Amino acid sequence: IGKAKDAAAEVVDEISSAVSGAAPLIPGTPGSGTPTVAEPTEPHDPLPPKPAQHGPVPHSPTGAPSADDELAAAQQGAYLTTATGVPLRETDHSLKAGPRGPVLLQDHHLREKIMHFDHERIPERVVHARGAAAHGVFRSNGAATTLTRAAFLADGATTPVFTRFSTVLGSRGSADTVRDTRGFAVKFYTTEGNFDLVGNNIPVFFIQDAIKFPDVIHAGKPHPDTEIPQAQSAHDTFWDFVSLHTEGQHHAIWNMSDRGIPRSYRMMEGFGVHTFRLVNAGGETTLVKFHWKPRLGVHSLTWEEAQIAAGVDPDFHRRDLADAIESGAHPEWDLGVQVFPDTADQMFEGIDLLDSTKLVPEELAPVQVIGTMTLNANPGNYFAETEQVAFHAGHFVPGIDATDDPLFQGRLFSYLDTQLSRLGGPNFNQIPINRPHAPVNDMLRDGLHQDAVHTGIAPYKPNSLDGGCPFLAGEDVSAFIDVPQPVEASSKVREAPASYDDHFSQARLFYLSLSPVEQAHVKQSYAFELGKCYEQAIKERQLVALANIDADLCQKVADALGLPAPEPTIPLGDEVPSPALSQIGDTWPIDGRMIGIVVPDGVDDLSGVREVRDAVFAAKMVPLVIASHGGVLEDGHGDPVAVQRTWVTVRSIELDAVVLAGAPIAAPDADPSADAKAGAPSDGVLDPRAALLLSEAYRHAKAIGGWGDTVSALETSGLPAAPEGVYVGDDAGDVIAHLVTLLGSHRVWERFPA
Ligand code: HDD
Repeated sequence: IGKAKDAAAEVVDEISSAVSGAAPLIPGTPGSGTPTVAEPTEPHDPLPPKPAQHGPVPHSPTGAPSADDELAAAQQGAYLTTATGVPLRETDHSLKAGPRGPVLLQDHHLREKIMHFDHERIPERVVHARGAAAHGVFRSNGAATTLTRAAFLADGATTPVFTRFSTVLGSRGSADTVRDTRGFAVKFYTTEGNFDLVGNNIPVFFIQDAIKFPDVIHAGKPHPDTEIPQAQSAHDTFWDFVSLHTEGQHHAIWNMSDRGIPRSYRMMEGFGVHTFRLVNAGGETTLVKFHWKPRLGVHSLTWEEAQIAAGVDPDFHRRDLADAIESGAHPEWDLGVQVFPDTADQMFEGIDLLDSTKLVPEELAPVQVIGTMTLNANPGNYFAETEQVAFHAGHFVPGIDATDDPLFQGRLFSYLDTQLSRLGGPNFNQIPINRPHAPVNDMLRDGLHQDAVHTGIAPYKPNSLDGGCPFLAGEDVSAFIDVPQPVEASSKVREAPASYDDHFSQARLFYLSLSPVEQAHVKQSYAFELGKCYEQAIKERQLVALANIDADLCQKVADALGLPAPEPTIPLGDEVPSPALSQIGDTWPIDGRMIGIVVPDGVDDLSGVREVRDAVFAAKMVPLVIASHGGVLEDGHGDPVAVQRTWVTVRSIELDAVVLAGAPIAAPDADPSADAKAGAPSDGVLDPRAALLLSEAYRHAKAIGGWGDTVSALETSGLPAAPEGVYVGDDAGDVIAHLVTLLGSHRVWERFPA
């Protein structure tokens, strides 16, 4: 290897100089027709896998040798081989009868390569197809030990997790920032088996009974004739369904609020939605709802930002998550529970705990923190982990059980079932990302994609031939016990209880709990979505639903649609607002925020830029230096300043704040007269790309700062004089201090007309 390394190093040098243009390209192989760059032909040490990117340690269900090491080394060994390990010396040309002759059927390498490629895709998830995931750890604080005997919730227990975030409606390649519900699914690899908490970023659901799931999804997905629109609810079939099936109105208004367009997966709440039953060591039960609270606060994009991002950076959320984790800004969420007594009627303060279209306001049942999740490693391979992870709402561990919520009961069937077509058979729990960390001794056998080499001859119970193994867990082992919950004696019926009839009071509660700015966004969203519908009857019917939520909301949307506002069909209630449902009014940590530092041509002293960049780092944020060209900026006084974005690659939507470094930003064709360097733009014309950046940042209520001659750029950018949240300071440190304060509130809310 040592010798080979030297040889390889020489080749690498050769390539570098060829690529840099110092040496001409060497001619290609005879007959290939095209010149090629020399490739290393000798092995050298493969790149080691990044230690932080290892998945959870997989455990073989049978105790058969684990393939971990080989899996980690895949594609990193010295020589290219076939799938069966035969070394290859050529992979660029098929085996032909002469250089220009026909390809021979005998070419086993060609056939294997193409065959495998042809089958690389698996069916995407029927919902939540678009997603991003990360590894992490969950640390319990022990607060739930009185409620549940689940080992991973014992005091101080730490449990590996894999968390996948997703949109619901779009296909696997759709944009991240569309208006939609976001999935928030966490797999806990506990010592007692896997527990999956398969939730969303919205605490309620569209339907009360799982039998309606195909209906709501068919309505939300693109139209069957044209397959339009992708990843949108702004179309006739969706609003047709929710205006007819009004139990969906509560979830729909959450979608129309800023919750439907999160700023980042790191800044979303997560909800288990259903009520779960916890069982403690003494067999006592409690009802709970699970909540994930992001340490960074709950923040959203503006609708225009979301729309621009869908084109400029469709990977906006997945990039944000991966970059944050890669840079060490590990996102964290507290896991909390709202706790309710397990009464016979399973109601709390008049709210049916088995109705997934209802939430329980935090003011009535506070969220009590029981642990914290930190996401600290990106997947090493998207397909193997993020795509193949199989969540199942019925993956429980001892101490956590289902309730009779009919939405949940249907999920218990669907999640197992869907993996059969998605992952190709019943053995999907043997895929490394799905393998439990607890020992597996099941009696499930054979089937497609069976990786285990089971030993023993008696995969049945009872048996005497395998010594009776495996045994059933006794008293001393914390086995899963189905809670002997009494059921209501009744007749078999296809109907909902009367408590499911109220479809509007909580939609109204949500709307009334929002600040005026957030309410304005809700009105604009309905105006947009219904404005995209063609059928007049659907718009009119949805306006009636809005009238049943709030008169002003209905009136404003009707005005936007050019339709009369209808009267409500039910009396509106005196709902007490729940301040916890609003996203603004507090301050939050600013870790991982993106700060654009605009350095115009003509800045001959970069000390302020260096100071801002370092201050941004020190505040745990990410500085992006923006200049007219890539590479580095130099002033001869200190280290070169690396440029991360140019006017060609930057767009305001990836920035949380913009800082202008002390000089005018003149238009590219402006007269380069002496006074351009001296201070004012030579002809008062701002570079249009800078003007766009500033006007978007301003319109999206982002903090803007600058020092020195920045003021002239701001003056010529068309921003109003002395606008809110635009700070021009004496020096760089002063500016950053102000921006940090402004960013704590996420946006300069005063800029939005209420
Ligand atoms: Fe579901 C995936 C969340 C109701 C059927 N669901 C899926 C995912 C999330 C949720 C986050 C993606 C998991 C991943 O990242 O792989 N689903 C929910 C929530 C619901 C809900 C919070 C209600 C409170 N789901 C629901 C119902 C049904 C399904 C009522 C069917 C009756 N869901 C599925 C599914 C999916 C799925 C078809 C598609 C891919 C998968 O399961 O593995 O089985």
